[in-house]
Amino acid sequence: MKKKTVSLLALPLTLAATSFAAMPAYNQLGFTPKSSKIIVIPGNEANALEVREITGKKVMELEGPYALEWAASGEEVQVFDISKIQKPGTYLLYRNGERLGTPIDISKDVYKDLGIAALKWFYLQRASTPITAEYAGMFARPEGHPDTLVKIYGENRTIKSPRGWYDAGDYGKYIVNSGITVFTLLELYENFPEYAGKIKTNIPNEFPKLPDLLEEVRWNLDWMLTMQDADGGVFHKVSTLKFSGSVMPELDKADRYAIGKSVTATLDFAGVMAQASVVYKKFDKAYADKMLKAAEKAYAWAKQNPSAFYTQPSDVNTGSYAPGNEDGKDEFRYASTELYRATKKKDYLEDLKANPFNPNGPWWGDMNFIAVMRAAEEPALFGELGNTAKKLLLDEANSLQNLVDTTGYRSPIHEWNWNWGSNSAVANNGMILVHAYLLTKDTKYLTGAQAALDYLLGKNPMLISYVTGYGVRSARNPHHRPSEADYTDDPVPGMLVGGPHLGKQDINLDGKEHWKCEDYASANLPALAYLDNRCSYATNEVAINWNAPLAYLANALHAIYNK
Ligand code: G3I
Ligand code: 9MR
Repeated sequence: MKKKTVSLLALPLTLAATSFAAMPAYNQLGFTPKSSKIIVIPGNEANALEVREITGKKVMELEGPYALEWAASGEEVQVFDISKIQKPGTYLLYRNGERLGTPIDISKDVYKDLGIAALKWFYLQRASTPITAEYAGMFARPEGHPDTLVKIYGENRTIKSPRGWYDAGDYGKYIVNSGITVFTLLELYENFPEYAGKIKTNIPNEFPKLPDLLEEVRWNLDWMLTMQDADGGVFHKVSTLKFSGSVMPELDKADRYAIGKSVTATLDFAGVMAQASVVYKKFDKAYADKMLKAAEKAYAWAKQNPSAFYTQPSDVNTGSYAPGNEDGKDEFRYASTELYRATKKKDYLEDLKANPFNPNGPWWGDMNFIAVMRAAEEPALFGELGNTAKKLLLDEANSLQNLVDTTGYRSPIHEWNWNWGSNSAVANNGMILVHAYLLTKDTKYLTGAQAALDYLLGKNPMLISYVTGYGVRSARNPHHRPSEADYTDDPVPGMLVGGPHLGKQDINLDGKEHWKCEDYASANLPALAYLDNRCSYATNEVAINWNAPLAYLANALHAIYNK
């Protein structure tokens, strides 16, 4: 790391260089007055950075700092901390007399609309109901997939399996991915009941006693309940045998199947239903009791079928949500933790003690950290396991905070996060940092959580907001059938796209229809391997388990900074 100084001899080059001054990367929505405010500028100039009010009045000047390398993008970058500016207003950046970037909004509600939109998207993803203009404006659409005649794959019977959310850019409904998603949305409610219990998302009010957030989650819980078979086992997914073309939901008429009864789906179901029974009890005890009963029945089935892992039938190509190397232990830890919390029955605690959680995850394929969050929040209930969980959580939070404090883009991103859905890993890391703040009230963790949201909203080497419709330059072409096929130029708003990684699973699969995805084939660094094109389902799709931690993070930071 070195600091270059500019000699007078180099001045002409420098002047030439400033006409192509590097674009600054920062949260394109702006900042709340008391939050940390980080500006990242690629390069290594000595020139100072000025911050001026929109009136032109200079309020801050920062010398060009030492540059840092960021291996994920191969860049040298300089980091400017303008957090001391707390007066609400609109600000501009200047360097060497030239304005950089776009105006910066500092105000208390900068994330409020985003938080609402990230939650509202779940309504727009509903199966089995018309989405009306009263609630969805130009994103209204007819009902898709009533799912009242779903065939049980491999058997000669059918079930009714209506409601639920489309998983992502496709029209499948998947129990495993519903698990972490519903946990995250209910965790937002549990961690911030005052704020999250009052958010208005303008959705149908089928259950007047329920806050909008819980009304929306119930749409998926109701579907999940239809997926439990009489023996307590839970089907893995509902989908067509093959992914549909790029059509609107109502035009996807192929038969729908409930495919595979799996131990992972059954345990994720058990954990979600146990947590939901606690959350909904005060609103609808009968519904809560029904969910708890289903949870215990599912757990019992799983204990009887611990190796019933999902295998994709050869004539099915929709999502599998089966990483292949699974042992089910993390799902058992998650389910036993939530069931013990909901029932206080010692058997569940004994199971957890015999199979204690580790700090892996959280992602749909590893639920360990979901169990850690639950137990860390309930030390009185989980005793020594609760203390262990709190230590695991704070150890991970400190590791993430160190990345924020010491790496180029000041973001909580582990090397191993650069996978399919990398943006959701960043959002989940932000959620862990919020949990660390809630447990300790140490505001350093808030700067870490803020850093995660900043990355998703523009503080990244792609200089893009990865959330459709939010930011001065945001993802426009997600792999999302309703956005592709609806004749509306704008994508459905409030969706977090998957984000960069080097897997490139969407390139050269068949040498034909993926030709557009070749555009990012040459990207050889993880933070740069992203393509804002519908062909790129590996980097530019959307998914319910990605939007949930975005919704958690945006609403949590809004709630905390507006207490
Ligand atoms: O966890 C391993 C990691 O240990 C390893 O180092 C890395 C590199 O090989 O792979 C990691 O596993 C990856 C896994 O995602 C977790 O990130 C797999 O390679 C990768 O193929 C897998 O991708 C999943 C993808 O479906 C393909 O199966 C995504 O997580 C998952 O979000 C995505 O989900 C799809 C649904 O199937 C269908 N609906 C759309 C949805 C979003 O694209
Ligand atoms: O649209 C599908 C997306 O939801 C999945 O995440 C992705 C990977 O399983 O597959 C997409 O479907 C593509 C299929 O895999 C290959 N033919 C083109 C399909 C649409 O892009």
